[in-house]
Amino acid sequence: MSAAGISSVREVNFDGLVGPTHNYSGLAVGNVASMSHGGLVSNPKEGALQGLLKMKSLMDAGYAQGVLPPQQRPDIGALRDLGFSGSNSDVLARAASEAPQLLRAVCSASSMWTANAGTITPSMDAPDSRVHFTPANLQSSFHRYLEPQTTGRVLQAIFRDEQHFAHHPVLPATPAFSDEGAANHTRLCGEHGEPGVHLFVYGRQAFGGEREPTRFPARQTLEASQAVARQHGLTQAQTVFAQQHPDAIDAGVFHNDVIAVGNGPVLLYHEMAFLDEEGTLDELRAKMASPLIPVRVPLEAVSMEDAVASYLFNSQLLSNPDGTMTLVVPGECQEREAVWRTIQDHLLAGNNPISEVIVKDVKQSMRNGGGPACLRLRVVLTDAEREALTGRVLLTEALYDDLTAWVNRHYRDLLAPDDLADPQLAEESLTALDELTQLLKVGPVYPFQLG
Ligand code: SUG
Repeated sequence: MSAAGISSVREVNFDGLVGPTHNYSGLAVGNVASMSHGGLVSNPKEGALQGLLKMKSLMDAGYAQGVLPPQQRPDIGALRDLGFSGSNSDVLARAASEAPQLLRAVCSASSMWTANAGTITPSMDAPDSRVHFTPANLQSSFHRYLEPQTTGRVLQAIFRDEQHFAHHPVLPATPAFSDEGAANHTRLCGEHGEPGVHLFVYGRQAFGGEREPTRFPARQTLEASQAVARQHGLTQAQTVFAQQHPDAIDAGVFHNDVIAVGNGPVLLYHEMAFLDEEGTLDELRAKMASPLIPVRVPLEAVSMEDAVASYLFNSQLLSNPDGTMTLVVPGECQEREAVWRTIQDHLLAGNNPISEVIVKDVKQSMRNGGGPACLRLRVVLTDAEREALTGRVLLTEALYDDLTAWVNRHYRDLLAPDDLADPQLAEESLTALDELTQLLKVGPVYPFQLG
């Protein structure tokens, strides 16, 4: 590819908008923040505005920023599928009294964590030179299993142009093909427009395999990662499959992006990220066209508890035009002394491209175990592909203003667990999302069931 071709390629971060039912239900087993904050009162308005502010400040700093809509919640259709009947109010009331855990699940705003929306392969790595998408089945938990259908519709609505974009079916939603999307997938390359090597990190093997976590579930299987790579036409020379360290999963690292982040040639990771650290790095080095720049954080610098509580590795690592990189970390990193010291002494002062740290407050999401990197889906696009997008989904000043006003118009600033059965909340969400589809011009992506 020509130099001009490479430089026209940019990574676009598509952040998920925090939905109007954002709440703390303690639904995610193995996710320490979710498990410890279940039952707290949330502030959906603050959550959505925190997310929008993160997007805006990255846009202002010159990064390409996109936005993905939230999903319709409560998912009353899912409750009907489970046998609850009557009017919407009846369905909600019966679920609240007979199966409160199901009501909580169908109210989750978990689609905000778009790093789990799917896996993306950019066109420069695909045999047909198109961008490839596979929505993640998220079958590990009921509340997230409700996402993939609408996620697929949203991705197909935005990346509609068949000349540039190819969409694959969600993998079978069964434990053998348990798939959590881009959170367990990292593309390493020179510049974004150069060919990449795809690092797929899995927690267990469905067929065979020796070590597995014992305390918390492994959410990604090797078989799922291999299937996605096959769908996208990736060859052996382009892929590395590495097992996540089972002890890390047992310490609360439910996705690889809680313990490692890569960008361009840089792989920032904790010593406990991979079961076979040296083997993984060796294979990456052997397959990458550009030299790998590993940035290793040892256990003695950052304990597992600090890594999980601070979400240091759930940072966004962004490329700057001068070749340096900016690390976008959650505010929690400042609260842990060892983590903050590591950022200053080891990352910023170290011999690597990371030259700046930006701190972002995404506390509403963090209390459910979602940091800056969870909130975004990375899509590497050429100019032509960016121009082929459908809808008003690339952030501009005007779109930011519209979305902020929309949040202020529709969102509550307090949501307690008992509020989830309120039929008025369902109405409010529906009205908000109906307006949002018009604002984003993405067409009819929701099932919109009303009783
Ligand atoms: O799947 N939390 C999400 C957080 C996902 C974070 N994503 C990445 N690491 N990429 C999860 O565990 C909590 C919902 C609740 O408890 O209310 C939740 O689903």
